[in-house]
This record gives sequence, structure tokens and C-alpha cells, in this order.
Amino acid sequence: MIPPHLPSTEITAPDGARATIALDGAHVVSWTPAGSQENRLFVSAATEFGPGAAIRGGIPIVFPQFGAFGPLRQHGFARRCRWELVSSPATSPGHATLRLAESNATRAEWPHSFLARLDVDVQAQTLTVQLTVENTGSETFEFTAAFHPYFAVSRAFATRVDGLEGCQYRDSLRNGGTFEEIDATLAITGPLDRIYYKAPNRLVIVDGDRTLTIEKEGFSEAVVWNPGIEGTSSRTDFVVGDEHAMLCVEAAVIQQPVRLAPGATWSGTQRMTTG
Ligand code: TA6
Repeated sequence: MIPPHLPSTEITAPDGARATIALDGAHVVSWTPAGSQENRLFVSAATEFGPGAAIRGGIPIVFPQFGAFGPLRQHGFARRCRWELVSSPATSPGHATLRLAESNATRAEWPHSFLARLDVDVQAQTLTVQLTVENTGSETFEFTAAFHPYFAVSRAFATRVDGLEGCQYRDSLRNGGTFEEIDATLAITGPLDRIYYKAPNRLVIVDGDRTLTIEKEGFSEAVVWNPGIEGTSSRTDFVVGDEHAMLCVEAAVIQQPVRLAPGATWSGTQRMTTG
């Protein structure tokens, strides 16, 4: 899927679970659990790859700004930068570590010194991604961040997300208003773009007779997004119809940005398990 001239790494656990990661964006583009042949991450056939492109699918890393909530470009620069692979698939089966430090390009967008690290682990039915950010400069900085996974689903508008009952959410499709989730089940029936505040650490996507359990640590928010036909037809990196095949359930820190003093480190994890 990743054009062969672009750098990537494949990790395979002893039990056969595997994942492919593009070094552009430290972007996990495929995840195949043990005993399966199916990529559980959606990637659009219309996506671009390569330096500077934001891959439409897989697991984009959002850093140091979520969405357009700030002065930077949408979702920050981490997904547009080439990361460095620092682990070896030969010595760490099922595991990869990538890193990104500040550069002239990142400084032009965000004037801070940092070291970001992504750890990816596959084993059995589970994929775990962990983002660690260290302030390597001499001044405190703030950031927001997310894992923005596109899950492959069989019929998006018949799926549901369980676990959000009682949460307050921001609804971007209703003028950014704040609402409360009343139901135990969020039925996906069309386009949706919501930030759930203080979301529980465990949510479940129910897709017909399949489930995907999504757990988070270090992230306060959960974001649920499906572009609907409005979103896929207005973007050149989607194919119309993609809206039926994907659902994003994201782990994010948005409402209360992370504040990092010099030398301090923050870490956030998202873990996905098929059932
Ligand atoms: O996480 C949801 C969201 O912020 C939506 O508002 C939507 O715009 C989406 O991300 C995709 O953003 P992108 O910049 O990748 O088109």
C-alpha cells in the first residue's frame, strides 16, 4: 500500500500479529491481528503518501495541536514529518519505536524544542500505540494531541459506540454546541464530529457481530468522527463511499492542553483489541 520508494517498517509478533508503519508521520497504516488476514485499519484508495502528505486513514498522530483549535495548521505537523526508526524489527519482534525531534521545519511552525517518541506493539488481538513527548528546551510549552485511528468497519451507519453515556460533548456539526450523551449507545447513522470530554478509558465499537475495544491512558477526551458523504465528496483524498467503510474513535487531549516544563515528559496510550 505504501509506495515502495517511501520508507516504512513491518513488525510481526511471534504469534503472527503484524503492522506496517510509514516513517512519514510515524503512521500505522495496517494492523492485522494474529490468525487473521484482514487489515483492521481503513486507508482510502485516494490517499496520498510521502513527505508533507497527511495519509487519509491508518493512525495519524495529531501533535502539537488538535484540529483548528489554535494558531497552527489543522492537527499540527507530526503527521506531515518524516520520523526516524530507532528500533530494529530483527531484535524487537512485534515492536517499533520511532522518534521526531524539533527541526528548522517544526520550529518554523512551533518554536519549541521537543523529542516525540512513538512506540507501537502488536500481539495477539491487540495493537498498542504510545506517544511520549519530552520538553528538551528551556521554556515551558503547551500542546494538544491525539491518536486519530480510522477503523475499518463493515457498515459504518449500522455501527454503534458503547460507553459514552453521561459525557458532555462538543458537536462540530451543531455549531460547536455542548450537549450531553443520554444514551448508553451512540448509534452511528450519518456524519458525526464530536469531542467527548472526560471520556471513559474504555469504549467499544460494535460492528455487526464484531467488536473493537478501545482503551486509553493519559488522554482525557474521545473523539468520534465519520465524514458522511458530505465529507468524502468534498475532499480529494477520499473516494465517495469511504464513509461506509470507516469510523474514527480517537484518544485525545484537547480541553486542558498538556503543559510541559523543561525536562518534563508526558505520555498517552491507545490500545485496540478485536473481539
Ligand atoms: O478528529 C475529527 C476531526 O478533527 C474532524 O473535525 C475532521 O476534520 C477530521 O478530524 C479530519 O481532519 P483532516 O485534517 O485529516 O481532514
